[in-house]
Amino acid sequence: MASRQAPLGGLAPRCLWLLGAVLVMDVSARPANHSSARERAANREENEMLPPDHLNGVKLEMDGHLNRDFHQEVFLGKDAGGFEEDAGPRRSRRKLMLIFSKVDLNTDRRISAKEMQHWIMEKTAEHFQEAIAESRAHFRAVDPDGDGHVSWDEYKVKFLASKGHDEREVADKIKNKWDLNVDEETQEVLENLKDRWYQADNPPPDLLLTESEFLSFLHPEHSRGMLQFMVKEIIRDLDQDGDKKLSLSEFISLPVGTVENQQGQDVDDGWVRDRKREFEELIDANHDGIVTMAELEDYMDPMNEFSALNEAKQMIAIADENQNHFLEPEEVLKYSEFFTGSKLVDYARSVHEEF
Ligand SMILES: [Ca+2]
Ligand SMILES: [Ca+2]
Ligand SMILES: [Ca+2]
Ligand SMILES: [Ca+2]
Repeated sequence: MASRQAPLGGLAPRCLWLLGAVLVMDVSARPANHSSARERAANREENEMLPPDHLNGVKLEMDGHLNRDFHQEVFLGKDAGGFEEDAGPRRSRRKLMLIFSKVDLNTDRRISAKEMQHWIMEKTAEHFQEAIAESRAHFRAVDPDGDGHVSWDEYKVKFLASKGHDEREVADKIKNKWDLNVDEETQEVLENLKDRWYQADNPPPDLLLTESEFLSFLHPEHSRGMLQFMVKEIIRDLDQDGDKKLSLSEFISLPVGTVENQQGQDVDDGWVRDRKREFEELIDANHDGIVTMAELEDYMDPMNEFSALNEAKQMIAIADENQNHFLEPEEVLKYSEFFTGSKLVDYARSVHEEF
């Protein structure tokens, strides 16, 4: 839990290694780095002033962890709910088959890589629309006078208030340029936020953000300049030899964990295997064993069609039991956990009656 709930998130990358050491993360902390969608929703309120660590439909989280829900996010879009184990397997199966028929554009009852790519792009656009709506609501909260601009100081007040500081007191201190008296950790978060605020602020750099600049502050994934900024931060976190590129060993060495028992060893093995596969098959596009900033940027860019096609192929390969490079309804149902996050039992029996 430590990593997810630490207020630092991906925002204080410089101290990431230090943080790892301080927390002395046991292996059980590792899977918790990937909180479920439900846990995230619960944390939402508390963190609403903070740019999220997790971005729907983006491959890596801000702290460099793999987005384990990525395939579900780009397959289900904003309809990600409704596939919980208790939702009723019959209804879930029907829902899944309804999605299948929408992905299958030419209605030949199989999903091609092109069809899946097209679907991924559509769902990604849906996530972006959601981000815009969410950012608009947050913007109204940080711009109470409604003049369409938020200053860094206004944001800072709201952010510190969300961390339990007294809003009026903080506002007074900032106005009078008094010392804010925040702890070291919060200070570090503030510095990182300010870097990001500068980055989101289009020239002239007046530190006032408009609604659209605020959107790229919260959601860097759809702004070219911010996407590059995010990629740089992730590389800075992981790059150990300072060449501004990532080797495989640099990519899989996050976070530092200790192995205490066999179960922990298995978790570690799975962790390393997943990151290794992602590095070799998807991120390192020219397969030279090195991930450059440009490669990581393409991989992280949710609107990159080439990456979407690669994802589509990978998603098909996972469930393509008869190896014909298409997904049939039976295959999607059988691998429902991969596509929806839930096992939908009795897939074989139901496939004909429900499709
Ligand atoms: Ca088709
Ligand atoms: Ca390096
Ligand atoms: Ca490469
Ligand atoms: Ca197939």
